Amino acid sequence: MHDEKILKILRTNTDIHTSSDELCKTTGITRAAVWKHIESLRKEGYDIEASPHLGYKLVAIPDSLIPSEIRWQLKTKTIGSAVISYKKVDSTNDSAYALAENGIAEGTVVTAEEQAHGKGRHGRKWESPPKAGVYMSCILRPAMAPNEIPKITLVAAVAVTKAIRRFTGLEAMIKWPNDILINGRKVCGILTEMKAEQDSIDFIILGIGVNVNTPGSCLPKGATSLREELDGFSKKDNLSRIGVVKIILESLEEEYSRLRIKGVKPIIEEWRSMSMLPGAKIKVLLSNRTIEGEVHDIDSDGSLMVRLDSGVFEKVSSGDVVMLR
Ligand code: BT5
Repeated sequence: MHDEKILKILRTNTDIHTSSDELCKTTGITRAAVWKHIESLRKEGYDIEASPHLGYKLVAIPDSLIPSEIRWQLKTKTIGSAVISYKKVDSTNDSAYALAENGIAEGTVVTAEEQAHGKGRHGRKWESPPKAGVYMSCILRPAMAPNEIPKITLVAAVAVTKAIRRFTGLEAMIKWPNDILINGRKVCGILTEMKAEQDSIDFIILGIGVNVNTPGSCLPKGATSLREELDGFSKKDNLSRIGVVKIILESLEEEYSRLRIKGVKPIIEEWRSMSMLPGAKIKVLLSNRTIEGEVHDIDSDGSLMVRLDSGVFEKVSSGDVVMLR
């Protein structure tokens, strides 16, 4: 708690030193105790300058996904109202699921620096090298029927695409249902899982993986990272992963409340404008067969409408899309 208090004072005075006396007065602890807290902050990676006469000055914050850094000036009410950060977990979706089963509040976010068994859909793997990407899961408790879950995937895809565009200026695009691509390469994947009764959702775990500073050599073929795509961005400098997390949480809150207030229609309109698919020739790999055709549209429940080569329309609610040209 004192760490946070001290940090707050230093953060609001980054252009000047704050004297030990001032820190003692505001926190109500001794000089020696202040020094101990400064040391513990330094261990977390904060660069704090100490001058015997002037006091302390915050020079740089670490790019670790520390809850207090994520929550600092975060402009949301619900999403990110609590943040739990781990160094390494099997999967943030699994950690969040366990917390949600114990009743943790909507909006709680779980992040990790690294995942040992990051999950994609259908038992696939999500490469999650340490400190390179953002791996996070958000607990949602929407008043919805279980068959409405694709709406949440749409909300997430729109929110994250907007966030990536705002953060980098790059033209991120959505590939149905859950991929975000830049220049045709996958930079983000979304995994939506849920626990539900027959006609109501208990909770949803919205898992989001973004390759932020991940070198191409750590990624599978066809994948990329924000840093790789930012032309002219020095390869020595990393993008702020905390910045990426914050902008995604803020965007997610905007779109999630828009869904609640205005329904799915405006989300779908925006989804269309950011989607790579309308009119595209595609192949869809379904669980037991493959279909080929042209993308017609997206339905109000989030399904993909495909016009088959035979002229018949088919509605697809889950599958993998391969672009044919
Ligand atoms: C996804 O699955 O794209 C969903 C990925 C969700 C990851 C997040 S990270 C936080 C949370 N915790 C988790 O355990 N998961 C979520 P899918 O559409 O099935 O795509 C998986 C495929 O993408 C793999 O089979 C690879 O071909 C490719 N892939 C694996 N790692 C990748 C990466 N880091 N970047 C881009 N593509 C990757």
